[in-house]
Amino acid sequence: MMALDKKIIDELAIHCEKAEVEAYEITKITDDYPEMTYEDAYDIQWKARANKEAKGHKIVGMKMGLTSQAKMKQMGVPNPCYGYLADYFAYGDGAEIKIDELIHPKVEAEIAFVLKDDLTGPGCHIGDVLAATDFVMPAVEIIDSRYKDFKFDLKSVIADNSSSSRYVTGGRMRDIKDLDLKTLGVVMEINGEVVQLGAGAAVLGHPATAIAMLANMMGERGEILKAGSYILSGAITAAMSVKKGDNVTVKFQDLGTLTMKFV
Ligand code: 0L1
Ligand code: MG
Repeated sequence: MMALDKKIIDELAIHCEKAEVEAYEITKITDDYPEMTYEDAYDIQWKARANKEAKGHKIVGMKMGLTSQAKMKQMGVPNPCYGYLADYFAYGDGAEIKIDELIHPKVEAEIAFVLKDDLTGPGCHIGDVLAATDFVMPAVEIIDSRYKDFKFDLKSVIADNSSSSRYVTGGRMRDIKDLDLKTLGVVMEINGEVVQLGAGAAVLGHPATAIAMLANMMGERGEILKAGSYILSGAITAAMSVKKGDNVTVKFQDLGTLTMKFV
């Protein structure tokens, strides 16, 4: 398949990033560029990331998305994907998240990893991830696909930074040696009602597997997952839509509780 011109990649990077910053819907870009390849899609994402850095934003970490079999099936996509996290995506426990800055946000419970050593793919495995992890902490990712009605295909999602928009983190930092991330349980409540339950194994069998996959996917582009990176490993629960006024509480076994309000 013919790759897209560099000029089109640059235009699509601006198109997707503007929709994110200004919170408006767009149609999936493969409708207009059916010849787009996966490499083009990541070229668009990396160009949008460079544009954000040129505007003075810091990239603080990465996320893995679509890491559960259930979610890949639900969205009709064949593989997980990744995105970057910019400084202004981050919120602390108890945050008020302004819903007017977003399009149609959904919340997901995740485990975040902070690395003490670089991870370099290809060939990165779960043992490398466990050895390179400084600590883990709980997170709630707020995804907000810029595509109308969350209607997309995997290439369009990748170009749209894998729906990254906000995340809330805090709770307890823990040494990975003290936890069984596979069985670590999570309970999500919205306005006091339990809406989702899950365990870490929902993420590719073990959340650290997702981090190894991320290092290997980045390695295909010659990129390194750097020490100090904050990484969302993928959703343990299904994504739940939220609206103005909703209070979200997520209880993580061994890692504490995160709360946030959508205002
Ligand atoms: O974090 C995620 O798993 C979401 C990835 C992008 C797909 C979506 O918007 O549902
Ligand atoms: Mg996610």
